[in-house]
Amino acid sequence: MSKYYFVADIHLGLKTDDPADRERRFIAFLDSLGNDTGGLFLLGDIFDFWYEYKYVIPRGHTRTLGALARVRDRGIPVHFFAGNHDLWTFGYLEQELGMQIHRDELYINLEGKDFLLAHGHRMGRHPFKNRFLNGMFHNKFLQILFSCLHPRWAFFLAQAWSTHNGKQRPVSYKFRQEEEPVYKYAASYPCPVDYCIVGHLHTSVRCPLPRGGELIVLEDWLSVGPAGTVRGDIGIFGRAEKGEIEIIKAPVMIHLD
Ligand SMILES: [Mn+2]
Repeated sequence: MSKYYFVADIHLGLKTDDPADRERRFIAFLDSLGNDTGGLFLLGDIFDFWYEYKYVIPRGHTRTLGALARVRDRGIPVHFFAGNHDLWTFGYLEQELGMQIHRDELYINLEGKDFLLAHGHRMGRHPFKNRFLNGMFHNKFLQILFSCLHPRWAFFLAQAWSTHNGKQRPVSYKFRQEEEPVYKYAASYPCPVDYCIVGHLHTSVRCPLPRGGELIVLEDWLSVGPAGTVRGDIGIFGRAEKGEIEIIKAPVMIHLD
């Protein structure tokens, strides 16, 4: 049986805690994937801000892109889900790195189990602000306007937006169980779901769904927790008991075989 890996919210490039360490941990993870890896699912906000221009991509992330290229060159499928921080990819990640880009949720059967995968920011959310912002972010005309800005200013604005977001985010998010939009969405999904896996909430959750199956929210990799505990969930399917998902913490894996 192949193994499948799920991660979310690494927010590479965000200047909090130790950004270089975060990148190193992510690369160590990518380099540790075994030859029996059936797929790597990057469930959104891998980059804190990603914006491609027609002929140019942003500086930085060199080692990450190289490590992702190595994964692809070994023939491992990589699925990149556009999060609310890194949805502005217009061909580079597909053409240069051969990743499969998903802008919406993905419903997929892996080794006999039904998976519903997404970043999660658009699942079951109706507040005006969220729809408005997402509408703006996905709007082609506004994207063209934004790409006309000099990158010096475009990236300055993006960084200001990200910092503002970070300040608004609670230190640890309290999952609201049945009240959570992503829970409601997964619970009423029209197809059978064995596992719904998302990120976005920056917390670690495993929660049974009313019709069977499980909702898994992956913790972000943003900071190292108190007293040496570490943050950063990696979901692994195919390593534990047949058909079960195991969650491990990012930096402790050296050999995932
Ligand atoms: Mn997010």
